[in-house]
Amino acid sequence: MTKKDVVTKILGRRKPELKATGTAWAPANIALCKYWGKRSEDLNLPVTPSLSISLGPLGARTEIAPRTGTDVVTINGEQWPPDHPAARRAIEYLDLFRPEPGLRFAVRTSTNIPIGAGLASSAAGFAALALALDNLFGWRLPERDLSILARLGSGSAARSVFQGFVHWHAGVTKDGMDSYAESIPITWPELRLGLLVVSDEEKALPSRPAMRQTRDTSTLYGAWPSKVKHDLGLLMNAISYKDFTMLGKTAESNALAMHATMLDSWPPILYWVPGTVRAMHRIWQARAEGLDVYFTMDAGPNLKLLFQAEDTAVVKEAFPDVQVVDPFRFETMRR
Ligand code: 2P0
Repeated sequence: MTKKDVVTKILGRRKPELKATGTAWAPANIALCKYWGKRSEDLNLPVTPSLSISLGPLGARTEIAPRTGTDVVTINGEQWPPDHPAARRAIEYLDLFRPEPGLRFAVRTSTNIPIGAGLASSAAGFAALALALDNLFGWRLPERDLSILARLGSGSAARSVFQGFVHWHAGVTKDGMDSYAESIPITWPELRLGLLVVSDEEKALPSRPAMRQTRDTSTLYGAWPSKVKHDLGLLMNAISYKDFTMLGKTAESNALAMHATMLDSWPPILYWVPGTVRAMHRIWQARAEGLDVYFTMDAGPNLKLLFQAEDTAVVKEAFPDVQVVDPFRFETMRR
């Protein structure tokens, strides 16, 4: 089963009605229960389910237009050379959707995701690209199929097709038609995220090989699926009952467990820098002093804080560099 087979399955006999341009917007997302490890590398099928919260107004807007000649990929006004790894990834993705081999695309993406904050721009980028293609070709695919198409670009993009809380089902089938994300229709307007950048240096090891290394060498990784099952249950309850402490504790513990599996890999993987550990201690100290603040982290050194709107001023005082995001203040997604 290849990506192309999956695309053929989804598009079926749909006749493309090519428009002059397709546009779309997709938010970035932060996992509260992480995706770490694949059961299929080619189709980006995860070993476990995951759960995220979108970053509301932060994400990617993409415009795509057909052209002849070559594909042109422009990000934030800068045209990427076709051999740039990220441009190559986008062009390989576009290869899946050409109705005839000579049809090329001009893709223009602008993001408002803070550079260096360790927010996977591939998630918002590939979700916006999948949605923009749907718009360009007039497919009007159901959200479930759009999530699957976005996943073929990047796993976490499956979740960026939606705003708010999102649950990505791992699925069990070989073709991954049961591995899609869906929205959890609960809003939590008091919830706040804080982006805390401790280092904006490019990471040495991208998450793709890091996931592979963890799966292949970590004994602790054997316990990861049961940890995810446990945490997903707690997070679902926390969201249903708006139990912030349960949400924060579970997200923090889940992120630390993911990093524990990386540390248990060989060669060991450690994304933390001294500033990461200092920030962790500051958060634990603030909590010991009564502030309800938690953190989560991805495959990088930066932290993402979780707190409630009423504590915004105190959090800003304790962490002056924090960038506060209101995840439920988003514009309606335009297709
Ligand atoms: C997540 N991360 O759940 C986890 C937590 C990083 C740490 O999804 O290979 O860029 O494109 O499927 O989606 C980053 O991995 O990887 C990621 P691919 P992706 O957010």
